[in-house]
Amino acid sequence: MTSGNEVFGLRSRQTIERVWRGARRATWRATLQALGASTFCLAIFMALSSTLSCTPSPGASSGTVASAAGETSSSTPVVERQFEIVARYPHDPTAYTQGLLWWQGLVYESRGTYGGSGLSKFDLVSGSVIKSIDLPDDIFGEGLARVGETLIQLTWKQGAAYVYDIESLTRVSEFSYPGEGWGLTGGEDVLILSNGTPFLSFRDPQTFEERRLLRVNRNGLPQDGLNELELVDGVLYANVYMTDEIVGIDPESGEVIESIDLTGLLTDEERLRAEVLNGIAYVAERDTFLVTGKYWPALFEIRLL
Ligand SMILES: [Ca+2]
Repeated sequence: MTSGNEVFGLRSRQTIERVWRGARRATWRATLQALGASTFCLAIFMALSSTLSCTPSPGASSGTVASAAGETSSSTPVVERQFEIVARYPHDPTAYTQGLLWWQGLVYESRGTYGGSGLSKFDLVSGSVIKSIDLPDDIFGEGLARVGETLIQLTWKQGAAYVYDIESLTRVSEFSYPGEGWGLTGGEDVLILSNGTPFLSFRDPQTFEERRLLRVNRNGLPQDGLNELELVDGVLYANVYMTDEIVGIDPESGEVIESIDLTGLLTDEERLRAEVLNGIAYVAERDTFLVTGKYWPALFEIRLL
C-alpha cells in the first residue's frame, strides 16, 4: 500500500517543480518587462523634462483645485453632513417662503412675490396661524431676522428693511440699503445679509450700517446663489438657490465647511406643485433645524448627524 503514495508524492514533486520553474520564468519575464517599461518611461520623462523645464502645473501651484490626486491645496475640505428627519409638519402651500426663524415656541415666516408677500407667525405642530400681515402688492418680501423684541424683514428690490414689533407684527421703523435683499440672519451682535451673490454683508443691528463684506468660497471658487440664512453657534447656514443643498459657512473666513443634501424630502407628486428649498430655522431647545421651501406643503424638523 505504498506505491500509490510514492507515485502521488513523485508526481506531486514534479508538479511542484514544474510550477516553481514556471513561476521563476514568469517572474523573470515580469521583472524584465517591468525594467523595460521603467526604462522606457524614464527615457520619456527625461525627454519631456528637458523640454518642459520641470514647471509645476498651474493647478498644483495655485491650490484652487480639489486635491483628489494628492496635490497640495489651500482650500478647506467640505464635510458632507448627514441628517435624520425628526418630524414632518404642515406648511402653507401658498407661502413663497423667503425667511424663516424660530422664537419661543413659534415659527416666524416672511413671504415673497408681488401680491403674496407678508409676515406671519404660526404654531409648528398644527400650522395654525397666530398672526399674519400682508405687504402692499408692489413690495416683495425677503429674509427675516430677530433683534431683541423686533423682527427685521428685507425686501427684494425695494431697498427697504422693515422693523416690526415681534408681538403685534406692527411695523415700527424702517432701514434702507442699496441693491437686492435675499436672506437675513443674526441677532443683537450682527446681522448678515445675502443677495444671491457670493458676497455677504455684515451689518450693525441697530443702524443697519454695513460693517464688513465677506466673499464666500468653496474649494477656492466663489459660492454663488446664497439665499436664506441661519447663524448657529458660529456656523452660518445658507440655502443655495435652485438646489436642494444647504451649505455651512465659516463666517470669519468665508469658507464653505459643510454641505447638507436635502434631496428627497418631498414626494415626486409634491414637487410638481412646489418650488425650491428655502427656509432654515434653528430650534435651540432641541438642537434641530426646521427646513421648508417655496410653496412647500410641509415643513421638516431635521437633526444633523
Ligand atoms: Ca432663517
